[in-house]
Amino acid sequence: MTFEYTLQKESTDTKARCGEFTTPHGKIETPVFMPVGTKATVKTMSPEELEEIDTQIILGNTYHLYLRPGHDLIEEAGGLHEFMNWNGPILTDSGGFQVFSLADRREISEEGVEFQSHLDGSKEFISPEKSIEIQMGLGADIIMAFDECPAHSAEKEYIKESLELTTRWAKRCQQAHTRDDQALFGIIQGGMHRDLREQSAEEITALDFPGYAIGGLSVGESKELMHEVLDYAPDLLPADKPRYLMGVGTPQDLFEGVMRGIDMFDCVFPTRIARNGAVFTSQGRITIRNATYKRQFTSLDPECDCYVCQNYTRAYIRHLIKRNEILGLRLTTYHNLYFLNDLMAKMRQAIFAEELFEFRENFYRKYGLEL
Ligand code: PRF
Ligand code: ZN
Repeated sequence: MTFEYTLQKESTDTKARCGEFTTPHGKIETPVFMPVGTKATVKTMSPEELEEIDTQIILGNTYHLYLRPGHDLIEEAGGLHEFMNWNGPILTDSGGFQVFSLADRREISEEGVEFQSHLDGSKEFISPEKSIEIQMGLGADIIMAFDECPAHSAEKEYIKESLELTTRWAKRCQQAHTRDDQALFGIIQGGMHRDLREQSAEEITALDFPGYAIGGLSVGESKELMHEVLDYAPDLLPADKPRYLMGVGTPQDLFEGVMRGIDMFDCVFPTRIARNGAVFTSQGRITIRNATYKRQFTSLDPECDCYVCQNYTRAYIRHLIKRNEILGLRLTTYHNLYFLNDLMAKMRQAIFAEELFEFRENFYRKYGLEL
């Protein structure tokens, strides 16, 4: 009973849902956005700050933590929660995606993936069993099956064989996973092909995971194509389990995902753009480095209630970012994560109130997005 997903509300005019997922480190209210803390830190944010902005769950990466500092060291520290002093829920990705997007030379076989570390070129090998061993050592609340995320450009025949391999790997992950204080989620693949998504969903859901992710999206395809897949893919997953869309996190994608039945999202986007001086505002995204903001002694977003917007001006933050001052990165990151946490909380409210369409319309109009 450690892990329980309660469906609290299903929207009547969209496929949006509100739910609650219980983990050993607390409850997650969905829909939720998960900030990415690849190397056991959400860049520039202390866990205390993450908590202050009501962050519900953060994400860590198997691939990076396995290479450095090593999962055995983190296990020795008492696990990832203890190591980084974050007491809320954590999800770790399996390393599958990172091996494919970061590692230098990689060779996929039935057994697993051999690759060269992007750090020092050392030869490494991750199999489904190894990924689970690493993730059990890290001790996150939610861990992910080891999958292959094929390139967007891959041939259909390749994608079919790849999703079948991902199914065989998912079974091996389940067999290797022995910690009952962790929930292991399955991942469906299948590229942009409906029949392959259906096949993958059938095979993966037959394994009865406590939650499911949709992988292989936001890998370079157009927004329209991604939304097209999202029009049917969430419906292939059981309604009584959380659904997680991996690697997606612009405000628009969050809205479009939520309206199609997605409960969980993660993305480096808000934190990465923050370090480049880009911030979300209710009037759209702005690049605070621009000269326009030099003399604007107002907050980043007049409608934002975050600590940064209560205390600092655009002009000051622009100066900090321009001068490469560390505080600049902290303030923009803090605001961006607050903005998304707040956006998800408001979406939740709107779903309960049956006002999601209206809420989206108002948000898009002010933000400068087309409906
Ligand atoms: N698989 C895994 N992690 C991921 C993805 C995937 O397909 C994606 C795709 N957007 C992001 N992160 N394991
Ligand atoms: Zn703010």
